[in-house]
Amino acid sequence: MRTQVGIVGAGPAGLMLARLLELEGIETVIVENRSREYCEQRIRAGVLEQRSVDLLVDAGVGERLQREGIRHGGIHLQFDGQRHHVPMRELTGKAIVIYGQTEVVKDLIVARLENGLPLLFEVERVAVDVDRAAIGFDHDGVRRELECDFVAGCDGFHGVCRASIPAGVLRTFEREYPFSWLGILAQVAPSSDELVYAHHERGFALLSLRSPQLSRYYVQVAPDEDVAAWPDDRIWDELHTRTSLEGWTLAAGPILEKGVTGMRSFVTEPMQHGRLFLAGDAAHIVPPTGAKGLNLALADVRILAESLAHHYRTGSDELLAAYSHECLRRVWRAEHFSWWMTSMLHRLPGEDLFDLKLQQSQLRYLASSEAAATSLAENYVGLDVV
Ligand code: RFL
Ligand code: PHB
Repeated sequence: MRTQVGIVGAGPAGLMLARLLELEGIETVIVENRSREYCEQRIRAGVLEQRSVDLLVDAGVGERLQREGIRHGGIHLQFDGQRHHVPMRELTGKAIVIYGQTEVVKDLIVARLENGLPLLFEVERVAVDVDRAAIGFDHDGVRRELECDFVAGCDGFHGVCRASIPAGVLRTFEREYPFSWLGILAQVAPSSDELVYAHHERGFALLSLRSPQLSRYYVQVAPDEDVAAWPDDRIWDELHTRTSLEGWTLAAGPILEKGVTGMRSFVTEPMQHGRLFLAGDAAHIVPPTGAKGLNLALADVRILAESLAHHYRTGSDELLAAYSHECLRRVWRAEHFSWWMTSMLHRLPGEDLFDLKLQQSQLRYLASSEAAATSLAENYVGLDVV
């Protein structure tokens, strides 16, 4: 088998890269080790920056997103028992759109399969030969090899592409946080008109949503927390306590899904080696507090698609050589923002009153200074220039 660009992973990065290359007339094959159902059901991100929305719409896969996505012009910060609105649209002229990653993935898979383009699910024993730009895998019990001009490693944090780069080439930068998020999807209309990021003495809580009928809520828990220790009542009690506000109540409903997510910051440099290019979570991870992971994955593949198209149009590798540098500017801005939001909003095990006072002061500053609020807002909605 031969193709121009072999793509490992059918998450948002791999699927979107394939779509952008399709529009440039460049051939791709995607190999994915999970089933289609698994990829479509895996609940993750929900916040799209305007530039991510524009990318999806311009690529012709934004029709349902434009119909069903829910535009939000601000967020609430809650601390000391009060809620403060950060009017992001007023401050920056931009908004965010709530549309589940599950839906982005479904739309991209449908578009690809409708056009009859190769997307192989449930492949096994994927191995990348970096020097030859070849991908080996088992499909339907048969060992195959896909020879490529280029390989795109879009296989997430635990994928095989990053690990296939020879030792000594990559530098990694990492921070683990001493807490996790317990996330739920609940069948109940969201109680708040905007997302609520709540700082509370019992720990962080976040109120988000997926649709007018589905709420997505999170509470900070211990890093190794067992979901079994969290029956529904305990989750609702904790959410009520951490987001309580006079004259407002959080509506509860049946919990459809729950899971624990670890928190990590991670960057690998460079994001390329030879003819292998890493994109999205395969190259970098942010803690979810800033809602940046999916947006960064889309930003990477936009640059990669442009660089590959330039190569095929002109024969020049100039843009491909600059890919990593170009991406890492945005990546590090998002790393800082996500780390900052995370550090400001969570209770840290072993923290003393000094840490707490700093968090409270920073939150009061954001609630009282337009300059401070604008800084948060422009990072949250996504910067054009980084
Ligand atoms: P993905 O989505 O992990 O996709 C990688 C794909 O590669 C496949 N794969 C392999 N395929 C073949 N061979 C192998 N050996 C393979 N190994 C793995 C996997 O099965 C998978 O299909 O990475 P990608 O495409 O880079 O996308 C990144 C995003 O998924 C991620 O950054 C976001 O979900 C992060 N994130 C959020 N990002 C936002 O922008 N806004 C948010 O509001 C937001 N909230 C979140 C989040 C992530 C969360 N979790 C669970 C980590 C909330 C949560 C709770
Ligand atoms: C979500 O809706 O899943 C979500 C929203 C905002 C975040 C993280 C996750 O910061």
